[in-house]
Amino acid sequence: MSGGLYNLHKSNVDTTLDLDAIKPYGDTMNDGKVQTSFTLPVPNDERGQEAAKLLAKKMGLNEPSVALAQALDQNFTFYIVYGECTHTVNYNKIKVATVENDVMSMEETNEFIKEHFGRKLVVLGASTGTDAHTVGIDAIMNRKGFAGHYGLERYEMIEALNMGSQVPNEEFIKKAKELKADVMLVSQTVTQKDVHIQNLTELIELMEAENMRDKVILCCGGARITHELAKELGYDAGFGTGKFAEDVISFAVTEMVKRNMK
Ligand code: B12
Repeated sequence: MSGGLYNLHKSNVDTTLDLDAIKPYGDTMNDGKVQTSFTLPVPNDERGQEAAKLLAKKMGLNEPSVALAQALDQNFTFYIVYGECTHTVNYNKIKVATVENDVMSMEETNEFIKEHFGRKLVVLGASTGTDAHTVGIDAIMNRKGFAGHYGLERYEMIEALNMGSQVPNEEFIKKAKELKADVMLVSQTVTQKDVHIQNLTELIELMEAENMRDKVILCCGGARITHELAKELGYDAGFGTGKFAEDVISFAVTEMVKRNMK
């Protein structure tokens, strides 16, 4: 019985799926169903709801319906609007720059370091500039790690130091020199007014001025950081949501070997 249901569903998926023109999936293929949420600076009444629907139509949603309208204040209302997305994207044509090396486990990484370097590697991490968010860099560095992925402090062959948040680039560089860091990890969460770009660029400029840029592996990460952006800014790699200690350290040690760094 359940096999029959599965086949019915599968055939439905297989016959109508078009990877050249994908749409959101609600409960049937290509129905385009999405929900979006936003706040308008208007009171919570019928006129405001109509404004929310008109805006959703302009966003490309057919038959929008307001599922929630909630007053935040007298003149501000939060809306959740459902509708059918009219747009499609060509999935087959999408190319994304990603970090491409194999990801090793903690044990494999320790063995790799023993074999290729015969010493512990020093990894320095910080959330730099004015950024006060620590959870991202903690996820990568702290012993207990994040979501079942151990952080670098737990790795036998790594000396990890997490400097925390709001670390000025100058201090980060000073500490890296003092510890002779092999790998430097920067976390950036706030992207308002492109503050992350300014801050990440400043770090590169300072490191170049100190003639140390090519002596370390330099990676950045955060929810809005992509590998493509990181490369553009002069970093060796960038890591976003869903990436963990093993992703960045596998990249770093592999890259050190490729560059013959000892
Ligand atoms: C917790 C939080 C705070 C806490 C931070 C506490 C702390 N000790 O970190 C507090 C309350 C202090 C805070 C303050 C602010 N916050 Co805040 N905050 C958040 C929140 C709710 C969660 C962030 C988080 O911890 N995520 C969990 C971690 C694990 O995820 P992650 O950082 O993405 O990390 C993962 C990856 O990205 C990656 N990664 C991250 N860094 C690195 C680094 C490397 C090297 C590598 C390899 C990987 C990596 O690995 C991690 C695991 O997969 C988000 C909203 C949200 N739900 O995301 C807003 C959010 C990030 N905050 C935001 C804002 C605006 C602020 C404030 C400016 C608000 C204000 N006006 O005062 C201030 C910032 C002050 C400052 N000077 O920085 C905005 C940022 C918007 C933007 N694009 O710029 C968000 C998105 C909220 C929003 N929707 O508006 N915030």
